[in-house]
Order: sequence, then C-alpha cells, then structure tokens
Amino acid sequence: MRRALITGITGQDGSYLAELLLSQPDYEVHGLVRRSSSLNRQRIDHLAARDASTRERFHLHYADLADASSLSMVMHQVRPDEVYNLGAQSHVRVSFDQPEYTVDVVALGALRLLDATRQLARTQPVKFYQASSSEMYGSAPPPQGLDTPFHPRSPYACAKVYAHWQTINYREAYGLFACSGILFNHESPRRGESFVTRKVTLGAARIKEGLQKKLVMGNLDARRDWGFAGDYVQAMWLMLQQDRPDDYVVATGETHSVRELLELAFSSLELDYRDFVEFDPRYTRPSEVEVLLGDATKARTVLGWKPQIDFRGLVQMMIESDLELARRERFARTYSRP
Ligand code: NAP
Ligand code: F7E
Repeated sequence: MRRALITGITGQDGSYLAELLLSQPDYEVHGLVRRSSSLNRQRIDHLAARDASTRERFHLHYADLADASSLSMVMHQVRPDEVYNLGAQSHVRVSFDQPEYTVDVVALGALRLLDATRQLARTQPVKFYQASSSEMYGSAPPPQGLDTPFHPRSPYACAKVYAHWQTINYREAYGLFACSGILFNHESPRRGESFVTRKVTLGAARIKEGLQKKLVMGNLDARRDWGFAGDYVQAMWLMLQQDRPDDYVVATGETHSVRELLELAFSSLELDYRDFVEFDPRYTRPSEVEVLLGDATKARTVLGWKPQIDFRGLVQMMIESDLELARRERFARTYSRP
C-alpha cells in the first residue's frame, strides 16, 4: 500500500484528489481535518460511505497547519509516502481582511509541513507537493509561465510566493523530493460558493428558480484562465510520479472575463445577466489581478497532461449541478410550508 497524506481534504481539490487516489487500489488516503463547531465534510462524505474496501483505506486525523506539533504527530503516525499540501485560507479578498492569519496558514503552514516531512525523510523516502498559485504572477503581463517573474498583489499571493520558494529551498538544501505546482484557477460543482464561478452559476440557477432576484458582483473585466478541478488534481499526482522533483505550471491556455462567464451562464438558462447583475465595491479588491493566462507547455510535454474539459463545458457542468440544487431548494420550500 502507498500512503498519501492530504492537507485541505475537505476542500474542493482535496476531495477530488482523495477520489483519484482511492480509485487506485494500492493507495491508503489520510486527510487532515480541523475541529469546527459544525461538520463541514460534505465534499468527502461520499468517500466514507463507499464500499468497505474504500472505507478501510480512508482515514481522517485532527490537525491544523497553524499547529506544528499536530502536523509532526500525524506525520509520525501515518508515515506517508506522498504528502499533498492543499490546506489554505484560499480566498484572495478575505486575505486583505485577515492578512496575518492567511500568512500564518499559507506561508508558515507550508514551512511547518515541509519541516515535518524533512524529519520523516531521514528514515524513509517521502515526496511533497505544494499547491502554488497563479496569483503569484499578479500583475505580470500574460502569458505567464515558469520564467515569468512573480509580482503578487494580495497577502494570499505573497504567502504563496513564500511557500513556493521554501518548497524549492527544501529540495535544494535537503534533497527533499518536493514539487511546486503553479495552478491557474480551477473550478467545479464543488467550488466554494464565494468564488466567482460558483457565485455566478449558483446565482443564475437560483434566479431561474425564483429563489433570488439579483446578483451583486465586483470587477467584471478581470480575466482568468479557468479549468476543471478534476483535471488539475491529475497533474498534482503526476508530478509526484516523476523520477525527479520539479515545478510545473498547470493551465488551459485560454482566458475569459468575468463578464463572459456571466453571459455564458445566464444565457444557458435563457436569461440576460444585465437584467440581474448589480455592482458593489465590497466585492472589489484593494489591488486586483487583471489578466491571468497560463503557459502549461512543460506539464504537457513532461507529464503528458492536458485538460479534458474546456471553459464552456465547465460552465455547463456547474450550471447543471446548481440548477439541480436550486430545484431541490425550491421543492423543499414549497412543501415545508405549514
Ligand atoms: P478550498 O476549497 O478553499 O479548501 C481549502 C482547504 O484548506 C479546506 O479543506 C480547509 O479546511 C483547509 N484549511 C484551511 N485552513 C486550514 C488550516 N489552518 N489548517 C488545515 N487546513 C486548513 O481550496 P481549493 O480550491 O481546494 O484549493 C486547494 C489548494 O490549492 C489551496 O492551497 C489553494 O490556495 C490552492 N490553489 C487553488 C486554486 C484554485 O483555483 N482552486 C488555484 C491555485 C492554488 P476547512 O474545510 O476546515 O475550511
Ligand atoms: O475571483 C473577480 C475578482 O475569488 C476571480 C482562488 O482559488 O484562484 C482563486 O482566486 C476574479 C477576481 O478567484 C466577484 O475580482 C468579480 O478578479 O473566483 P475568485 P481568485 O481571486 O482568482 C487562485 C488561482 C487561487 O489560488 C485562489 O486560492 O473575479 N470578481 N466579482 C469576483 N470575485 C468574487 N469572489 N466575487 C465577486 O463577486
């Protein structure tokens, strides 16, 4: 059995990665979960409820990236062959409101986990994946690739730059098999509801079902390179299956504006977004990242990776899923009236 340890397993990417690994019968998956007053395991509940063989290979442990001793303890208990660091306060806008907390979890959290991994590497081989982000490029002109200098534009992005370089430093200083995957935006029906793609697809679906009248948004001119999360976790796994550790950009190579996203999502429901969308500066950022467009040539040539789902397919998948959710909500409201 190969043992994988995933931080951020309750998040979008963690849930897809756990699924991918558990679909291979020789993987045991261990995930870190944080204590919270109400359970937030909706994205992984289906894994725990699967057949007995999957259940036996799926384990959760309480720990926190802000707590080094909890990380060492889990590392010591699990003794993983592969560590995937996906845990983060991952919301860029929120990072301006909570800069110190964001840096603690995203930057120092990565350092704590790298160091716990280095301790384990003294006694057994272990590989490390760091979830780096296209936000690190910030205002660097597109297209952005491995040779593009970083120009981060938020506390979140600054913290990711630190974690990226610390990952490279642990590789160079200690010979750790450590990879940094610079992933451009990736989305899915499991995307958190406050990120723009999900906010738009859920909002459009709820408007269609009469559950909501308006959608209040920020900067509609920002452009992103949006892919499907299920495709991107495949790239993470491939990085750790190579003979040597390295860094990669993962992206679709297409960019679209938030306005195009609105047009596509609303028109697929026969609605005109201009009738429903309002602007509120609350949803803008003190410093914005205007255009992201990734160059994933190395991931394509070395890993043999390429995205299976394009922008149109992604929006359609998310709209279908959110329409189903909205219909259920409307049904529950209709039939729960006294
Ligand atoms: P996400 O849905 O926001 O999930 C974040 C995960 O991190 C959740 O499981 C969360 O746990 C966990 N977490 C938060 N604070 C933690 C802490 N103090 N200790 C341990 N775990 C903590 O994010 P995602 O979209 O799956 O992204 C996964 C990773 O890739 C993140 O590091 C993100 O920054 C990075 N990334 C994402 C994208 C993207 O487009 N999605 C692109 C590039 C890089 P709770 O459920 O308890 O909150
Ligand atoms: O914003 C604009 C907003 O919050 C995308 C994280 O996963 O990807 C994500 O970060 C764009 C921005 O994602 C609203 O100003 C307009 O320009 O969906 P987002 P993000 O900031 O790109 C990167 C790669 C990560 O690493 C992060 O962890 O959309 N925008 N109006 C809006 N954004 C939001 N959230 N809400 C709006 O109403």
